[in-house]
Amino acid sequence: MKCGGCGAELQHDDPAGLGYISRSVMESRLQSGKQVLCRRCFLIKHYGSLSEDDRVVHSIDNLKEYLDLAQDVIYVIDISDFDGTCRRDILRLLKEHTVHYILNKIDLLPREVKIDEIRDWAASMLKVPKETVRPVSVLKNHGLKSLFSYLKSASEEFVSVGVTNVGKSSILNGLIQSEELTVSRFPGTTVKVASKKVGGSAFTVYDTPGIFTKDRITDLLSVEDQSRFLPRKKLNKSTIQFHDVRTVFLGGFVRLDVKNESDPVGIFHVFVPESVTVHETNSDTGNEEWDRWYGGILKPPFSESIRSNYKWKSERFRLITGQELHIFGMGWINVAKGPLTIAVTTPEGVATKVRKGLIGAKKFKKQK
Ligand SMILES: Nc1nc2c(ncn2[C@@H]2O[C@H](COP(=O)(O)OP(=O)(O)OP(=O)(O)O)[C@@H](O)[C@H]2O)c(=O)[nH]1
Ligand SMILES: [Mg+2]
Repeated sequence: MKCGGCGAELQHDDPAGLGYISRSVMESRLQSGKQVLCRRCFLIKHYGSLSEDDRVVHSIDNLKEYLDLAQDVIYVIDISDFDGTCRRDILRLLKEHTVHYILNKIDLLPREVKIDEIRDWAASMLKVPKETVRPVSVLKNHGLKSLFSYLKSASEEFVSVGVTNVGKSSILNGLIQSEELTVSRFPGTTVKVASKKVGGSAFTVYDTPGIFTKDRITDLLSVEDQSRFLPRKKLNKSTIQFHDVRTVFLGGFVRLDVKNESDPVGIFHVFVPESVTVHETNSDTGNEEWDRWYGGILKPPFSESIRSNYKWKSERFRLITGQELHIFGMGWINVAKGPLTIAVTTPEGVATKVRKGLIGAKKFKKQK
C-alpha cells in the first residue's frame, strides 16, 4: 500500500526510511476510514516541518522513468520564475509526447497584467499554440474548471511533471477537490508517483516528484530558507528612475550596476518575492559594505553568512525598452525606459536570461 500524500510505499520497519508508519497507527487509521499517511507526510501536513535529511533529490534522470506512464504530459511552470521552471533540458525529453503547459501561481503577478497577455506571452516564448497553455492559480481557485474541461477533452491519462515547488500536487488536489496529496513550501515534497482519478473517472493524472535544479538562487538556500523565500502574495514591484549610474542589490545574492543610456532618465522595475530586500545605493558601493550587509540588511540569505563562501561572476547586458532580464529563482528586471547597460553579479552557476517583456513597457505609466 502507498502513502496517500507522497506516493511512497508504506513500511513499518525503518522509522528513518521513506513511507514509514507504525503498524498500530496504520491499523487504527484504516479501521476508522481515515487517510493513511506516512510519518513524513504527517509531519509536513500537521507540523509544517521537513528536515534537510528528509529530502529526496530527484534529477532529470528520474524523470525519464515517469514519462512512460502516459503519452500526454502536463508540464507545470511557476509563472513567477518562468525561465527557472520552464527548462530546456526537460522540454527536450518531452519531444515525443503531447504536452499541455500549465502556468501556475498567476496570483503572484501584478494586477495590471491581464491573464490573456500572460498566455500569449508564454505561448510565444514556448513557441506552441495558445490553446495548449493554461494559466491557473490554485491559491485563488482560478482557471481550474476550464483546465478540467480542457484536459477531459484532450486525453484519458496524463503524467504531471516539472521542477520542485511549482505546484504540481496542488493542481491535482485542485482538480480532485481534495487535500489528499501532500503539498508544502519545501522543495521535494512528493517522493514517488501517486495517481488520482479526476472527475469520477474522466481522466487519470500521475503526480510525480519535482526535479531539483542547480542554477536558481533558491538552490543556494537551505530547505528552511527556501520555504521562507517562496512568495505568498503578489511579487513586490520597485521602480527605479535614475540619471547616470545606480547600484541595486536584490538581497545579498544579486548586485546590479546599471548605467543609463536614455535621455534624460532611465527607468526599470524590479519584481521579486516580498522576502527579498531591494536596496538601492550609490554605484561606488564596495565589497566591504556588501560583505557587512550580506544576510543582514540584504536578505536572502536569511541569517548571518559569509559572502566569500561563494565564487562570484559578473555578466553585462544591454537592454532596450520592453526587455527583461530574468535571474533564475529570484525575479526579473523590466526596462520601462532604456537602453540600459546592466552588470549583474551573482554566485557562479546562477543562470540569467534576457527575454521579451512579460510586462509591457507602458503598463505602469500612470504611476510616474
Ligand atoms: N501563490 C501561489 N502558491 C501556490 C499555488 N499553487 C501552489 N502554491 C504553493 O507552492 C508550494 C508548492 O506546492 P506543491 O503543490 O507542493 O508543489 P509541487 O510542485 O508538488 O512540489 P514537489 O512535490 O516538491 O515537486 C506550496 O507552498 C503551495 O501552497 C498558487 O497558485 N499560487
Ligand atoms: Mg508535489
